[in-house]
Amino acid sequence: MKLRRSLVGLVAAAAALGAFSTVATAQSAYKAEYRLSLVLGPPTPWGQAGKMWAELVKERTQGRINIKLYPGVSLIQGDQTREFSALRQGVIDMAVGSTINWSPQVKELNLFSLPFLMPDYAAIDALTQGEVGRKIFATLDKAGVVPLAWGENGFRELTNSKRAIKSPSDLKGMKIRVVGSPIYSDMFSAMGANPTQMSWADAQPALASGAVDGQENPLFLFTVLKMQNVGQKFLTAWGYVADPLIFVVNKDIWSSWTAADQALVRQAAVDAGKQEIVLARKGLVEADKPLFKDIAAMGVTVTQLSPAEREAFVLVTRPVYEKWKTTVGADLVKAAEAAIVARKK
Ligand code: X2X
Repeated sequence: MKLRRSLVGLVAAAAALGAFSTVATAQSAYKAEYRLSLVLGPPTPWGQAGKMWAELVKERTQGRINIKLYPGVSLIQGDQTREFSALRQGVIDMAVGSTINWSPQVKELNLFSLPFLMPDYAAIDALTQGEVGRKIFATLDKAGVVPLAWGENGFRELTNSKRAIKSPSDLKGMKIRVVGSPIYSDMFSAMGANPTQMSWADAQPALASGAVDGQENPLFLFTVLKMQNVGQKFLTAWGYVADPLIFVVNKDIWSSWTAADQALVRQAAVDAGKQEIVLARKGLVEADKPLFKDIAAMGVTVTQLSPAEREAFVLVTRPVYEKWKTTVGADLVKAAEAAIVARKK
C-alpha cells in the first residue's frame, strides 16, 4: 500500500516535471532575436519589405518574435550568392531575398531572368500569384527553406557612363557589372558587351572608379544612390528581366515556433509583400511614368526603346533563352509562357 502510494506520487511528480519541461522548451526555443538578411536596406523598397515584416511580426506576436535587419547581406560578408546556403544552414534565420541571388542553388529561379519573358507588371503577377509561383514555392520548400510570400525588386534597366544604348551594337565592348547568376554573363556576352560578375558591395566602388562602364538594376536604386554622380549618364528602359523577392524562414527556426505564431509570421509576410510591391512600382505604373522624368531631370539621357528596337535585343538573346530553358525546366518555362499569354492586363 505504502509502496503503491509512493509510486503514484512518483508518477505524478514525473508527469508534472514533464509538463514543466515541455513549457520550458517551448519558451527557451524562441531566440531573443532573429536575424533577417537583405541585400538592400530601408531607403529602398526591398529594405522596407524587411522593415515592415519585422514591425508587423513584433506587433502581432506581442514581442515574442523580434527580428533584426541585416542589410548589405552582412551576415555573409556581402556575398549575396551565398545567402541561400547560409539560410539553409541556419547562419541566417530569415530573409527577403532576390530570385537572382538564390538561383545558383535553386536553378528554377532563373525563370525570372529569362530575357524578355515578362513584358509588363501583369506578367510578373501572372507568374508569382498563380500556379508557377506555387510550383516555385514547392521547389524552395524541397530545397530546405520555408517560403511565405512574394515581394519585388523590379524590372532591371540598363545604365552606363559612355553612350545612349538603342541597339546591341551600342553595347559592343562595354564593361557591364552583372549579378551572380551565369545567365547574366551569357546575356551580355550575346549582346556583344563585356560582362563582369561581382557582388553589389563591389559594384558600387567599381562604378565610382570607372572600373566598369555600366550596370543594370531597378530604377529606385538609381535615385536612392544618385547614380548620375558616379557617371551613370545614360539609361535605357528595356525591361528585359524583372526580379521578384521572396520572404523565407529557415526550417528549424520555423518549426521552433507555435502554429499560431507561424500563422502570424506568414500573414505578416504576405501583408508586407503586398505593400512593398506598391512601393517598388511607384513612379513606373502611372500613365506618365514620373520616375523617368525625375531621372531625366538629373541630367541623365533616358532612352525608351521602340518595339522594333526592343525586338533586336530579344532576337540576339534568344539563344540564351533557349539554352537556359533546359536548366530552368522546360515544363516550368512552358507553364510560365502560358500564364503570361493568359494574363489579365
Ligand atoms: O546585386 C544587385 O544588383 C541587386 C541588389 O539587385 C541584387 O541583389 C539582385
